[in-house]
Amino acid sequence: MTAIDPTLRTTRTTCPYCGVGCGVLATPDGSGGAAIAGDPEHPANFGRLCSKGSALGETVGLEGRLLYPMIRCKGVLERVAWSDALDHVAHRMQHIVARDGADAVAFYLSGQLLTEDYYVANKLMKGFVGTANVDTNSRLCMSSSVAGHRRAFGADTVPGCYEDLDKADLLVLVGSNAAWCHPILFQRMRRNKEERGARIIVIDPRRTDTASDIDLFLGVKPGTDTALFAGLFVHLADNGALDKDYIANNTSGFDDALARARSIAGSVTATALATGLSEQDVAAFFAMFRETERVVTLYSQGVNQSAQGTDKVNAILNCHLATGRIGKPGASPFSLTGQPNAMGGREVGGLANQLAAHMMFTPPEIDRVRRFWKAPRIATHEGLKAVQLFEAINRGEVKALWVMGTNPAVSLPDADIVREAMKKLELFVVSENVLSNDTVEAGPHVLLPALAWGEKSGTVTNSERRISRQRSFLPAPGEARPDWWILSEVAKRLGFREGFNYKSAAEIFREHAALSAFENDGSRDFDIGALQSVSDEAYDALVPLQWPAREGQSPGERFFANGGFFTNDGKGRFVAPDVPALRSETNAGRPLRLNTGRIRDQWHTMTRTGLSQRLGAHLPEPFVEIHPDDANKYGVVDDSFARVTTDYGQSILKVVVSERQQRGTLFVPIHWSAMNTSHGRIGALVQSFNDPFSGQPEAKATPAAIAPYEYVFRGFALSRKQLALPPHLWWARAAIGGGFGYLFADNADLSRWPAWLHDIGGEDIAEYRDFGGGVYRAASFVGDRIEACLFIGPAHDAGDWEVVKSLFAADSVSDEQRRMLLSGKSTEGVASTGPVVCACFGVGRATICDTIAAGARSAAEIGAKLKAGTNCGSCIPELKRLIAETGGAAKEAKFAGAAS
Ligand SMILES: Nc1nc2c(c(=O)[nH]1)N[C@H]1C(S)=C(S)[C@@H](COP(=O)(O)OP(=O)(O)OC[C@H]3O[C@@H](n4cnc5c(=O)[nH]c(N)nc54)[C@H](O)[C@@H]3O)O[C@H]1N2
Ligand SMILES: Nc1nc2c(c(=O)[nH]1)N[C@H]1C(S)=C(S)[C@@H](COP(=O)(O)OP(=O)(O)OC[C@H]3O[C@@H](n4cnc5c(=O)[nH]c(N)nc54)[C@H](O)[C@@H]3O)O[C@H]1N2
Ligand code: SF4
Ligand SMILES: [Mo]
Repeated sequence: MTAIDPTLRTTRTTCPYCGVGCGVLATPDGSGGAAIAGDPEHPANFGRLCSKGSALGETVGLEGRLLYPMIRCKGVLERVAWSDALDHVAHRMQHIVARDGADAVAFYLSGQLLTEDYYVANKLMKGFVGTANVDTNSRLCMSSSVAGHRRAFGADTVPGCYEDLDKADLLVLVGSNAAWCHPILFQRMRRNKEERGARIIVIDPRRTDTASDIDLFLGVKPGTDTALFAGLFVHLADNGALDKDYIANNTSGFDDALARARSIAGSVTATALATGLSEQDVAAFFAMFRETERVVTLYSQGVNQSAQGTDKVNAILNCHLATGRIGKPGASPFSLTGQPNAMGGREVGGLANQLAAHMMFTPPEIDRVRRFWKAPRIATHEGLKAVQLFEAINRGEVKALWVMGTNPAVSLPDADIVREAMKKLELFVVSENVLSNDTVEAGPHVLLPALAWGEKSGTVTNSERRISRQRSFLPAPGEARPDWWILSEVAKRLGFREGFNYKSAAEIFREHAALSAFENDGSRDFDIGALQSVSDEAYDALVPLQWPAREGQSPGERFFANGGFFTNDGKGRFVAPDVPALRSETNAGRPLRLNTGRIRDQWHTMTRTGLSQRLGAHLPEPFVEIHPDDANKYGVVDDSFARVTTDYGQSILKVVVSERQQRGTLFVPIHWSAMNTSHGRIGALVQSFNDPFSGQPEAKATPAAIAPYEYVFRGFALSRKQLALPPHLWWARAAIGGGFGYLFADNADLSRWPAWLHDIGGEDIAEYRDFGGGVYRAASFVGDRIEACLFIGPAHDAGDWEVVKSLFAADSVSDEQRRMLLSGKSTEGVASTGPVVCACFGVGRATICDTIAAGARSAAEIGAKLKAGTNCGSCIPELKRLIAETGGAAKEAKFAGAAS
């Protein structure tokens, strides 16, 4: 009998991307990869996965991983032993604290850390080093929701759960592109629509894929959500839709908040004027909300990431409190969390203005946490919030920074300043999975290799407060270690052995659970006391469970249906929001508003999704989306290039002209960094104005200008290895089948290319030169396989990226194909399926259009023939657009096309 390799068994774990928190079944393939499937038993996804989750197996390789600790010595990073790296960090921290005080050091953490890692980091700094300068990228993500919840509920509580999305009769999505960003939840909402007839309303300046095929789209002017919900509040009050008993028994502040709402938007007309919507649409929205008892309002970054994000949150919560539609099946406000452990970070107190376990910097709570931790030097006041923290670093006040699990050189606003600030640090430590990203390039003194998804083990909490295990199914590579271990080792060296002598993630989890229950008695929402004595075995086997999980009580699902708020008097608060205004004005030089956000198949700064060819195929280049009228006005043309400029920086991007974009606004995705594009790192252009309550930056409304940018040549290069391109090019890199693809545009003479191609090697080089005609094509071969190839031509005549990609992916090309390749003619016998529309099954636009031409008339019919759209469903809106447009130019669906 052959023994079964135990490492090849299927492991139940959780997806490391969005806050939906889908369960994943991972089966290692024995050679470093893994087969991935949805976990049918996980209550977040019941077996489904979106394109990003399905492609996880393509992202677990070790290429580009940071595998050993390194210390910078005379400017160069050198591999060192763990003990040296840890000693170095501890000694330098100790020295700086002794000299300048504890507030001179800071941690910048991430909602992608596991709860156990996060707990240890927070305990070390706030309890033992003695500073609350611990903030996290959740500041850029969830902090306005946290602040809004705290103002209204007295605690950071998400009242509802996912089941409400199945039970609601009306789903209102505000500032959320859930079709792309929370795909599995969005499919759940769509199923509710199809099966139960629930109606969907989307409120967003852009007509996103979330807004296709819905009941009402409200294309508000940026930043005007507070006016819309103030108007709704007034309407509910004036039309007999209030739940007067709920208001009287369970809330306070109603009259003031209503008076303020009246002054902001006292009528349908005033609301329409303030939001840029038609009176008809406003009235339709108000009526639908008024008449539907079971309504869930979901909100995300269009609400949170604004200079009045907290007020926007409270304007929404006011409407739910006023109608008593909170914490009831199918009726609740619902903040969609972004990162896999955004919620876990809030539980441990990862934000600089929270202490731990939903306790704050008030004297009784400080003392309680101090006693529980036996903390020698507990922080007694709030620390610096992300943007302030980096400002303090820039001023030289904070001298030591440890970045863990985030890439601030890309993702913070005004990112060039951030990069410069980090260079001033006396001690700059980065714990990472990857050997290079923009933050690593900013010059850390110490690099610490952390375990990545698939290797690390612990817990995460999703948007509905459900705690799930992430389990390891791959061996720890090189010398990578869990983040909690790295932190504990430094803590011990700082003299805190007693508090940090952890042996396992389970032990940390038990302590975290015990703190949540410590002197709680129902006074705090976050309580998982039922798990404080969980055995190692039970922790290993933990099934997904929602909090609260109070000791001796059955887990609760929802909050506040009958009041019971966490304020001093137990009442929920209506909050009077400020009159809505954006922090910065547009002007003649900056006439447009730059909105930034996400695309369907990439995750943040692409350190992981960027490795997947399937995910790289949908939108391979950084782009700016603009309305046709604005495109005319500013002279930019679809599929050409444009320069976008703000007061903070500039970038050059591919132009996508689209009716879906609101006039006066631009949209640029956040994913490209200096690692994968020359000019597309958009964080450098974003203003750093913050919400006054949450400190969350307004990432969606920077005044900007756009102008055409000309390139004489376009081209692309494909290679088995990563390439160093010649200088002064515009370029973007994408993972492709069998290697790396680079799309570029150039103004320099073609003569530099032949030597460059010869330098990158290959045995057998074939080329075609017509420099006069602006054309150069070349390919190098090893045997019959293409090793590298390069296509350059005048704009729109550089060769077909999709065709060449499929030849490149092949193990061998025939002589005929080789000739055709260099002739630049469309290569017969090579099927180009066109840009990928369905990433789950790799189905291209050309294939889909052929199927439509052959008679398919619905997304379901396309699915039956090609499988496209039948897994995560995120491409269904695009399939429907193609059906509507086929016969015409199918232009909208094209989005950022390739350089063909
Ligand atoms: N594919 C993918 N999914 C992801 C992520 C990813 O990187 N890629 N990241 C995850 C994370 S961390 C997060 S935080 C979530 C974010 O998820 P979302 O918040 O859904 O994503 P965004 O694209 O940032 O922004 C949402 C929408 O807000 C709109 N918006 C801008 N300004 C306003 C405004 O003033 N009012 C209103 N009502 N809307 C406005 C934008 O046009 C945009 O369509 O996604 C998570 N899921
Ligand atoms: N303009 C603009 N800016 C934005 C946004 C926007 O909409 N517009 N959105 C904001 C939001 S909501 C978010 S959440 C942020 C996201 O921005 P970031 O957090 O900066 O983006 P990521 O690419 O997810 O960075 C995570 C890094 O951590 C590493 N990593 C992953 N797992 C681990 C681990 O377990 N341990 C360690 N040590 N490292 C790990 C990855 O390799 C990667 O380098 O961007 C924010 N910035
Ligand atoms: S929706 Fe997609 S990215 Fe989000 S957790 Fe599920 S599989 Fe992962
Ligand atoms: Mo986020």
